[in-house]
Amino acid sequence: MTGADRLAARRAGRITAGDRRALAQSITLIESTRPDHRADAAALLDAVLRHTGKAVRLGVTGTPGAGKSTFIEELGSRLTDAGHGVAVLAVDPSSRRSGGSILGDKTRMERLARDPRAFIRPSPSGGSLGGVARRTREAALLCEAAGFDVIVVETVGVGQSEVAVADMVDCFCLIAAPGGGDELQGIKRGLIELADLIVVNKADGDLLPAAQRAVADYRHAVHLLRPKHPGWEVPVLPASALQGTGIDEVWATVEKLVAHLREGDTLQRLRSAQSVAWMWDEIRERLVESFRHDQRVAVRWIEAEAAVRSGHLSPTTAARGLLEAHGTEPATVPNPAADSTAPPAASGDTEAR
Ligand SMILES: Nc1nc2c(ncn2[C@@H]2O[C@H](COP(=O)(O)OP(=O)(O)OP(=O)(O)O)[C@@H](O)[C@H]2O)c(=O)[nH]1
Ligand SMILES: [Mg+2]
Repeated sequence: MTGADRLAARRAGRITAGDRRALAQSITLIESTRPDHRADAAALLDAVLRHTGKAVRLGVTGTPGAGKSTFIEELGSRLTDAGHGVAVLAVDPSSRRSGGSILGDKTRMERLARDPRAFIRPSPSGGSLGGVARRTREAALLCEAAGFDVIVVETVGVGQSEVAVADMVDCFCLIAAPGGGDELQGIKRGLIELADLIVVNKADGDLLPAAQRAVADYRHAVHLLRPKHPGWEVPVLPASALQGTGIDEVWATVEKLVAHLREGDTLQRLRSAQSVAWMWDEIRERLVESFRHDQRVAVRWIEAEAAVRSGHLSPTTAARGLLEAHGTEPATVPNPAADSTAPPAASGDTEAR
């Protein structure tokens, strides 16, 4: 066992013992981009892996202002009252730009933020969507290891982040708010296709009739879709996060879906497929990173970009030239015994990274 492994084992021990500080510090470690931190984070994740997988993983998305945070606060508080441990994470690649959502969510989830059975962690700021999503996935594993049995991942459904979140949860819940006139307005079809469950929030007061119409419209819309999971027609439920109505029904439906997925091992297969996709994500991300930090590439890419921009070089040829400089472009002639024969790369450097 190396020193790093021993450190990871100690950290993992504190996390699984329920040490909040250790959990928060470990998530910070995971969010760090320093190479030594990343190595420690990887060792830590390996060390906690066998303590993960027991939680219900719930994704929550919806257009801005639909009531996601209010809903999570209400649902989360009910769950902690019932003895669950609830961790709330966010994927918001724009958080560095807006800055608002981090502060906003902390204050909008005031009750949950003070709740000893809950743990709220805002989205890691900055970085690519892939990077933010990856760190959130890792944070979710740490939270599971820390004993939280419900993991909620919130994201705004306006970009690609909802796809990333749908790929890391068991149940993906779309929170919609009643609009004026066209009830499905503002919700992309793609978002509906990702959903396992749709909640029409704000079914209260003056908005109640519009909410009821929206429920009918969404039911009609999901009825026309090919089911994501065989035997599961996406339920559409009215709720009011503000008044606390319909929330228990939503949770009962989440549990029903998870039970449905557990039958015949669908849940296991879903999670396995997600893990494998995650591995490839990681590989893509690392390859691009090593590429971007490669001096041999750096000296050429500005020129290449200019040539592509002006139309003197095709993107394909330019990419190929840069990849060759990096040593990742498969040799012009496929060569399985790569290290015994030098490929005809311009730099002659084939060092694997
Ligand atoms: N009438 C009514 N208003 C609600 C309900 N839920 C949330 N709201 C209000 O809608 C507004 C937005 O709520 P949030 O929970 O912050 O919505 P969000 O989806 O998290 O918003 P972003 O994080 O900014 O995307 C707030 O003013 C809430 O008080 C509800 O059930 N009924
Ligand atoms: Mg919010």
